[in-house]
Amino acid sequence: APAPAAQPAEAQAPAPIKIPRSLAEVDNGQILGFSADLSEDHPGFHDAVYKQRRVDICNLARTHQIGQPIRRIAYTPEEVDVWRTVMTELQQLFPQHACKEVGRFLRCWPLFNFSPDEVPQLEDLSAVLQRATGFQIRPVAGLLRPRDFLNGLAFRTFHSTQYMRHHSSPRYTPEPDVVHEVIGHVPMLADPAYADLVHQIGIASLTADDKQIWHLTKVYWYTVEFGVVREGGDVKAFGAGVLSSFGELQHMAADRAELVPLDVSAPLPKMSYKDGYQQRYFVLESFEEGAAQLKAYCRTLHQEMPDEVRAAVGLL
Ligand code: NLE
Ligand code: FE2
Repeated sequence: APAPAAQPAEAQAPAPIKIPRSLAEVDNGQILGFSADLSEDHPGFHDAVYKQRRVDICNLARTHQIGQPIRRIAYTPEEVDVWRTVMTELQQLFPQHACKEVGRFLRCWPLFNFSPDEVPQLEDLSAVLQRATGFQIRPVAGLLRPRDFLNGLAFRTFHSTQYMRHHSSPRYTPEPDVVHEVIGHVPMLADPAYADLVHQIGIASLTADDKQIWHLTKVYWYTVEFGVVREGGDVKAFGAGVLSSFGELQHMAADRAELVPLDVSAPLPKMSYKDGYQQRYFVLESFEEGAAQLKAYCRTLHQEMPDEVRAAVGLL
């Protein structure tokens, strides 16, 4: 997931945009947070064993080379327990509350055959995704700058963390972790229409200026991460942050949050990792309608794109 961008300062001259022409040129070195350095309010802050585990897993991500297999993690029994708890709870909630119409979550879910007893390995999931939609996973140590995260999508690459949330809070964590990536994002990315949408968002980010990146990050946050979609008379979880947290999913299902029609060209509220469950969800009237809106917005950012960039991301 991308980190919230700092609002661009008015007075400063904007730095020239460096447009990556390949995945190798997407900067995954700059991690803004949620890596191995835990803040005081993180549930693992006082847990030295947990902290060292994060350091080790983050170091594997930092040293990963493009094209090499993603290293497998031997998840500990305690980590598998967290995974099992989340899987068990979510499997009860998904049939009623996850989006399922053509091309969405519940259709892709069985492709992966997740077992509650085993944390899936990014390398295996990346292989399934590549066959399904050409997307691949690249391990990352924490939150990337929004520009870098979004640029990765243009090269059909999804940056994923590999460490596990702390065992004291399986129901919800504010940060991306392997549960969030694997359950929230991976199945959706196996759907061609969805993958295409995410690819378009990535392409739009390539030539976006800082102000446009800021808006695009919010668009991404309120749809891909936290959107809900109308199916029949009901509202279903669409965003990865809702699908990967049984606490958030129960919160959404309880109907207490405000529902706001999605308008991607209107100003969107400030996003934050610190606010807990969403107090309002943006609603896609259908996947098709939401995707059409998002793509139309993305096209407004494609206009200035040089031909060699278009070629590099498969637009030409
Ligand atoms: N709150 C989500 C979860 O617990 O799975 C993670 C959100 C990451 C943006
Ligand atoms: Fe995410």
